[in-house]
Amino acid sequence: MRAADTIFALASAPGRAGIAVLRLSGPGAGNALHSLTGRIPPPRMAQRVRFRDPADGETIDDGLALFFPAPRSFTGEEVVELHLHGSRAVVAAMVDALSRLPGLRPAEPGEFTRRAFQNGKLDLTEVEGLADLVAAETSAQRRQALRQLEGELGRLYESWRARLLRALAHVEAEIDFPEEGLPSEIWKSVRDAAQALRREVAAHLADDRRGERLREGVSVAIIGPPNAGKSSLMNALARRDVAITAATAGTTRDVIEVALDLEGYPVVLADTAGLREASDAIEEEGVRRARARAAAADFRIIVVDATRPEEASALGSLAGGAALLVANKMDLRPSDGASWADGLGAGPALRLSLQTGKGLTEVLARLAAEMKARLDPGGAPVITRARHRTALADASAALDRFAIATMPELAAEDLRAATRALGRITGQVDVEDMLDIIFREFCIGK
Ligand SMILES: Nc1nc2c(ncn2[C@@H]2O[C@H](COP(=O)(O)OP(=O)(O)OP(=O)(O)O)[C@@H](O)[C@H]2O)c(=O)[nH]1
Ligand SMILES: [Mg+2]
Repeated sequence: MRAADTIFALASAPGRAGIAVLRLSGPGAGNALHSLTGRIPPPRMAQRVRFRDPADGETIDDGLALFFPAPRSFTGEEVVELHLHGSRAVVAAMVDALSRLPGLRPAEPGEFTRRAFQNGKLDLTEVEGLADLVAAETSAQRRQALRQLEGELGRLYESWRARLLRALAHVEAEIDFPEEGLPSEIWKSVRDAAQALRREVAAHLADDRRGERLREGVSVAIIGPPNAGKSSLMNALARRDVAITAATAGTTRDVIEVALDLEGYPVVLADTAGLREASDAIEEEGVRRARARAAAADFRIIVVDATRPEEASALGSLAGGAALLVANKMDLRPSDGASWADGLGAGPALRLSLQTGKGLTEVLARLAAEMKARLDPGGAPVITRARHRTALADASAALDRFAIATMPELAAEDLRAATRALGRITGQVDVEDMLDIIFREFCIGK
């Protein structure tokens, strides 16, 4: 039995650090701690200990130990945490000592979390929330991951599943005792319940992929005519010299990407080649890539040179609704009263000078507001993975079939399919089909 193994792994990042944390889980965790320190601290209380190699008694380190008796631990098994000084040598000596203890072996990637799932400590959505929290790079990502880890999404799907199970029980009663017949008002209430759920699932699915986008980052492309200041804007937003800027038109020839944290929202910003009739094959390819990126992006910042407003009109088709228009080089324009930006479909232009910095705060604020509008989950739980979306679409399709089913057996089958689809999201059913895939993808710590 695999679960009888006691596993151990470094829980903190490898390499030099103030402290390194090694974690043990399994029936032999407490014994291992005793072999190393000669004692077991009171449950869940950190205690200062001297770690000695059980083979020869040599001191490995002086640190802290915590003991979590089963089942009140992360994995639900007996868990031990060793807090050591974070050097490669200390960690290596401890790993070596642990490997020599009987019944202990290094954990496979994701194995602690897998045990937590198998022991009912986390459902699959919480496992994913944990993986996202460990990977979170911006505050909005952290908040979304924490909500999922705390079970917000899992509770929603489980409550839906419970409603379907109740409906199914009514329908199954009809199949089991056909002679009694199911009163028509019960049929009606089952149908109504399924329809109500069908509408809730549809509303949940129509979320514009905000949860998934928040995990992945919104793709924003800076586009516009050559020499307008696109690369200068990229550098200003990234607060470092990512792209070359020069007075020569056609300086940028490739797509340059940088990941940004925009007031907590993750953005992948792309600088592109200036759009014009290219003068050589390389620039032509650059322009092709710029157009492709503009089309694929979730949002566009169109930068136009305020002294050459006529160039703006040629860009209209690229704005595609989700765009911010910026009139740069306002320092060169004697009067800024013109409404030259209208008609592009991107609303009035924001006036900017990257030379003086005037207007940059406004551009940043507008951009952050646009990202918030696209990503902020609001109060409701949001879908964060394609896996959830697929299962919800399956549930929804099964409910559609249920609505037109004529025989109780078929109706029950449709309800069962919808229930299974929801159960797959939290890991209640069909777990064996998915576990390996999920834990390979969401393994923590390695
Ligand atoms: N006066 C003035 N010059 C600016 C401003 N912003 C950028 N520039 C200058 O305009 C020139 C072009 O800037 P870039 O940022 O390279 O322009 P680009 O749009 O990336 O140009 P391409 O890559 O060639 O398409 C550079 O010499 C910048 O220093 C501004 O607000 N005012
Ligand atoms: Mg450029």
